[in-house]
Amino acid sequence: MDMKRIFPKDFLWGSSAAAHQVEGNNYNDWSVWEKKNAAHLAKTAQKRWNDDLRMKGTNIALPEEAFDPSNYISGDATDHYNRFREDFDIAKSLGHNAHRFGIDWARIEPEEGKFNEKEIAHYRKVISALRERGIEPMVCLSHWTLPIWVAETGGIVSSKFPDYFARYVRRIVEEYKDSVTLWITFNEPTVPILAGYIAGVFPPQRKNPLLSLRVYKVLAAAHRMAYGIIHELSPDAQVGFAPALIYLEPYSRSPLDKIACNFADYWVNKHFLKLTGGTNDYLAIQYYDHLKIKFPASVKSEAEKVSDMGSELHQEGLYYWLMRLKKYNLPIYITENGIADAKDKYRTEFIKDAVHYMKKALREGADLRGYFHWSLTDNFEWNKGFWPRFGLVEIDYKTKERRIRKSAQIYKDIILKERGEE
Ligand code: IFM
Repeated sequence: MDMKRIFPKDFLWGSSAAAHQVEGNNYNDWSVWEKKNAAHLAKTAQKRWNDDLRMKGTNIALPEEAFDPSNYISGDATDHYNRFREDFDIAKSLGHNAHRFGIDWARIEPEEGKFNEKEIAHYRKVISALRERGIEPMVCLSHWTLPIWVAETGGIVSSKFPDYFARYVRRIVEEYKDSVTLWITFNEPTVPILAGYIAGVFPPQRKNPLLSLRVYKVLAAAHRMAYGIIHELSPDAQVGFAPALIYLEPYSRSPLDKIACNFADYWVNKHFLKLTGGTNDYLAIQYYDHLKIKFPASVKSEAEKVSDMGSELHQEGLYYWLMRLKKYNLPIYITENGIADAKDKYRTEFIKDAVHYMKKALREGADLRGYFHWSLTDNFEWNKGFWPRFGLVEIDYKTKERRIRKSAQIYKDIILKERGEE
């Protein structure tokens, strides 16, 4: 036995992506919203950026592209829809044995109850392409975007939503259950809740705390239904949701800072897990941010090293989350962890730190089964558009050329070493 091996032999090493952010030519509530709001997003870029940075406490300039309306339209994105084989060849060449991707519900069910067979066949090809390359697929069923008809009937606030979602999930699982074991119901459910219904910066841009409470319940009900359906059709499936977990700390020892911190921690990190208790086969971690809460709600950080989006480099948070979730006695996957870093200045250090803290947690008994770096390629970062560069692989958006970043090679070296294949 290799005494030095810390990662389990079948550990999943890979990357993550989402349909709307890479495929191109998606038609859903977001693509409509982008077209309507691109000019406004460009015009208000500086103000929105200042608000973001005020939260993060850093002081970095916004790049030129942020003032260009075309930055905010996902358009043909990275053209992954047509180039998925090329992208998976790259993932394979980088030593990945897993990939988490998303299905765009709007492609599958563009009209209520009418399923598009061509798109169902498309995602079958995507899954086969992964399997043919020895890459385990992890499928995310919903990553924020909705078919237009779902959005028009009230979207994630509607009491009809769980039934609509359940019908789509049933069809998908019937189709792909023979080649998929790992399922994510919802990606970061708190983000559309908080950004869509509290901050009002994501569609449908409603600032209504009462509605946001309702959305938690609706999405949790939809998750529970999906869990039941997936297990009915595929008893060995592994089902969970993928939360954005923030490492929150009080700014000072003041009781007010502590109360504010506990309040934020509850709504950001705990509530959805509580609502879905008993219907998760694994727990997921999507980790990007470490924030200090100063009452009433402002957030400060004094970090020196920050990403292009002002996020502090703080991979110790992975360890924090792995240890915090250990008590649930469920397998854990890190389904997203990444950095906006156009110059690839910090990504290597970021990945090495991730590995360091994963090892530490594994040694201390965390049942960690996989790490999916966000993201395989650069992609469309929602209301920030194309300028944030999260890819292990750089995209030239004019030519769609893929260029492997240095950090991706180092990630590969790490994977091979940890697998004992170097
Ligand atoms: O790009 C997003 C992704 O869609 C959800 N998690 C965070 C990523 C980086 O901001």
